Amino acid sequence: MKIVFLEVDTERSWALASVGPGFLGAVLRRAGHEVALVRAPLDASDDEVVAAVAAQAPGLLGLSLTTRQWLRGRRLVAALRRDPATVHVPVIAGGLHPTFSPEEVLASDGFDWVCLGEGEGALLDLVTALEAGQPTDRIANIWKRGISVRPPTRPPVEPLEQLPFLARDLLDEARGVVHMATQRGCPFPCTYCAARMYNELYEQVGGEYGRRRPVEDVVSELQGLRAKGDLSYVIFLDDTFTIHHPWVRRFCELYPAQVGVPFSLHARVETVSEPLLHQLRAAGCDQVTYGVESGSERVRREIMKRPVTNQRFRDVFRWTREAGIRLTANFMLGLPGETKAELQQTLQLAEELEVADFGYFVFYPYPGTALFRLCRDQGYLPADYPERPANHRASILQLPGLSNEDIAAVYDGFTALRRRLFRARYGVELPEDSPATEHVELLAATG
Ligand code: B12
Ligand code: SF4
Repeated sequence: MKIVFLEVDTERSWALASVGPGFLGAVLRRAGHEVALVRAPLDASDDEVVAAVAAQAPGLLGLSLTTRQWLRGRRLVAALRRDPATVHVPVIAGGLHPTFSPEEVLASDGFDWVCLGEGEGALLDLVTALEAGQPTDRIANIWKRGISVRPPTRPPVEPLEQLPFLARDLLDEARGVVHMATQRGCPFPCTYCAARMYNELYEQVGGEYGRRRPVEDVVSELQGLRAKGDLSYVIFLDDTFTIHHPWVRRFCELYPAQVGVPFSLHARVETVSEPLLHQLRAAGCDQVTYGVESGSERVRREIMKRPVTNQRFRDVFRWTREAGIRLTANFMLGLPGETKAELQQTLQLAEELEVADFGYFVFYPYPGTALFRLCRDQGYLPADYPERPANHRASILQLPGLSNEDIAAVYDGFTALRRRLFRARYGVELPEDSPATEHVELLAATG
């Protein structure tokens, strides 16, 4: 069968398409199916997207959706259903938003199934059933429209190295810069995090979501890319690369000789040590992104479930700099329960930490997360929130004690700080309305 993934761009086109289809496409191809990607760039009209999908003549259309992609994805699927060329194309959606808001997706025009959680085995089973003309209402992880009970959850893929390497043509990567996912799941309990919710989903069925590929498997994928002459930089997408030190040390032994190009990663300050940072640097680590989130220890401890001190950030940032690694940090503004003074502390800490670049995000409550439930139960969500676009520039919440103007003032303070930083450090004049950089792409501007 021919399976086409539709990549829904929002706000701007990312240098990387959704990663999920890269894994799924590789599994489908291994089983003999044909797979293609259609990208819906921002400037494409609904009709143009429909025509591009129709031209591929898919047997099945798949959408990978974050919450931000949901509203445009919904509109495009409704448009596909109205056009005679695509009206009969079956549609499945997977990813974060369908996993944690499946009823909303299935209630929308044109979605035949949603995939809950990991999709490799589930999508292959669906495609096999469709080809054989068999029913599709009893496939684990696949929830069919019109069926009232949730499907059973299949155990997570284990071991991960049984999966084929990513189908990179589906990621739409810039040449030479490759993205790698070596782990799934994160053991930390951050209340605002959507990625973390997969762990909870699988805990409910007694499965362990946290897994990692062996270092050898990761290195062998990269060696293959290097051999093809397609490798200049590696971006590790893992939520917390530095989580298991024996793994990281083994990586630092193998990577320089066998891969040897610079790389970047995400870490938590709780999971690094000074010697480990030096080892990473010696292995080629060029940049680390840390989540700081708040300047207030109380907000981190009580609201975010991240009991880490400000001193730890000062120490780890100093070690990182001394090791010769560029560092960037992410901050979050406007959480429920945060005060105006605490918001101000976040800006102060950002200023004090003097990072090479930073991202700053107005808090958005993602479905499935603990803070989403809190906002819903406390009445902080506006009644029409499902129809409002998910973004990180302005708060959608109605918070007691913290107005949207308070949040906007600190957001503007971050924009001004970043402009000052770029002017002083890089001699670059950022436009006044330059948006915050986003997590995976931090530092792109500074090369
Ligand atoms: C790489 C990445 C990106 C990349 C690619 C996006 C992507 N979806 O892959 C880019 C740079 C584009 C990106 C951008 C953004 N991202 Co981002 N990103 C990530 C990150 C770090 C890794 C994703 C990854 O590698 N996943 C690995 C694969 C294996 O997992 P998966 O995507 O869930 O896919 C599996 C299943 O979900 C399922 N599946 C997925 N798609 C489909 C489709 C079908 C048809 C089926 C059947 C199954 C299926 O099968 C897959 C394999 O098992 C995640 C954190 C995380 N751990 O997920 C954040 C994350 C997805 N991003 C997030 C956000 C908020 C953003 C941004 C808004 C930027 C920002 N402010 O942070 C933008 C918006 C994206 C957009 N396009 O509009 C949130 C999403 C929250 C939510 N509920 O929407 C996450 C979870 C971070 C977080 N902790 O909150 N991001
Ligand atoms: S450490 Fe990062 S990925 Fe893990 S739960 Fe916290 S925010 Fe999410």
